[in-house]
Amino acid sequence: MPDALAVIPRPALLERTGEAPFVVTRATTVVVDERPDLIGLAVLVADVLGRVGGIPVEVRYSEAGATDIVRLRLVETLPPGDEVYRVLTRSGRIDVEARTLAGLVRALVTLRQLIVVAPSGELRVPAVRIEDAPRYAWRGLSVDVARHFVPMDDLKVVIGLMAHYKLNVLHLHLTDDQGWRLDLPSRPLLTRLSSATSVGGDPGGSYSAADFADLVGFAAARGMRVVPEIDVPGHVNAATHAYGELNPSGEPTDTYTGIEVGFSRLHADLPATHAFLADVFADVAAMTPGEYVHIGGDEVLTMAPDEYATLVGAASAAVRAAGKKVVGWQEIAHTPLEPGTVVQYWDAREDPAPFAAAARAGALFLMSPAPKAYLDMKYDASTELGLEWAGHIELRDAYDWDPATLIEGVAEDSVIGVEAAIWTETLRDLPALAQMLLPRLAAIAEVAWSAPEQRDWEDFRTRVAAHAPFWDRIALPWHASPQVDWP
Ligand code: TNX
Repeated sequence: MPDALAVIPRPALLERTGEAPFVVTRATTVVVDERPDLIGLAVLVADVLGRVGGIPVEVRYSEAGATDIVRLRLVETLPPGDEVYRVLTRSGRIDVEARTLAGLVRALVTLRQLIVVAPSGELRVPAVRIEDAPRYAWRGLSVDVARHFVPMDDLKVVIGLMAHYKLNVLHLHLTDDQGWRLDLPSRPLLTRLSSATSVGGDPGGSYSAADFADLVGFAAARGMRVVPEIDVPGHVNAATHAYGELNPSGEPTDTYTGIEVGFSRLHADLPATHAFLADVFADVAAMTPGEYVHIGGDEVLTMAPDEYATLVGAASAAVRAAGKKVVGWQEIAHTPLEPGTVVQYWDAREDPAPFAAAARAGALFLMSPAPKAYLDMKYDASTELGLEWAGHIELRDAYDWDPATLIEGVAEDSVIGVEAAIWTETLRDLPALAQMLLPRLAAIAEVAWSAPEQRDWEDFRTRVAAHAPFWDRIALPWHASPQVDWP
């Protein structure tokens, strides 16, 4: 029986050539041109290949004298697109081509997923030809590090998982009522006074500027951008606890460790509010090499529409003044938006008409429909962790939907991409996150990457089964969905 080609997300073209497989041996050498960024990637490739087999894999800058070669090359002869890549594997040689480093990273994870451990223990890569490119440019995961803090090392494991499924945007929900997780030079009290808490009295934490830079670099090495979210004008109790001047009374609010939403707010008529927004977004933008900063904007249940619009406008202006583009949760579509603003759709219960109008006015849509993409929802009634306000999400629910036809009146060319979200009210540690992400993250990744004609549930459920050994290998728990015949 031939080895299964269990690549997720499914590539645009993947075919066997009928030749003999590539075998990873002690002679295997990764060859790249001598450029700092390529060397870094080559080391990553060598590390990944070597770790699977427990053998050292070398990196060289020349093919001379090498035999089992993995050749990584940047070329300009591919179809356009940063993440386009091509792979050809056969006995003795693997050729990987892309236009950019990000493209080479996508090829690397495809290679990793193709490795089969033979009964003899030998590591084989079947002989195949692959030509691949993503459907959407924005394929993300939003991680709520505010309700429960996610320490650096755990977040890096999550980034690794995301990269394994070709996701390219890490969206960090850095602030909420329960905690402020990013140290900002202009407002030191935010983390000093408001980072020790998490939901339910669990320990908190925060990222220093150096931590954040480390995360940005770790993500960048995997072809991934970081989009930081500072949630305003609601979900702000951590801020109003640290800075009493943000409240009409001038007094700080109490810390909050419950899981209600919608009660906290900024005030448009306080001068301190505007100074706060300007400072905070300037700091965050300065720490962010990526194009986008997320202003939140969700679930402000205690504010008149005009005050909400004023505050969304002020936050957006601060982001733009710092040279970044604005992302916000779907509620911001009820305010005037600059063309190019990204609206993150989540609440499928809302009337679609205002979204269609926003799209016509030039807004772009990032699709995170809660009943499909909120990976903090329970799988079924027996799931221990998670919430269920948007329903239960089994693997097939996360897989079977099309971003292009999701919102009536929002056309395909207004859709910038797809993002899963994981809120952490009930998720206290890495195993809890993994249990909710796996296997559903793989399903969302395929929704975001693979063309509609490549997608097929029966085919996906077969491929995803082959990923369980990988999750076991990295010692992460996962949900054994009854919809899949696991090995
Ligand atoms: C809704 S989605 C929220 C979050 C909660 C989440 C729980 C969104 C923009 N807001 O504040 O954590 O539901 O599933």
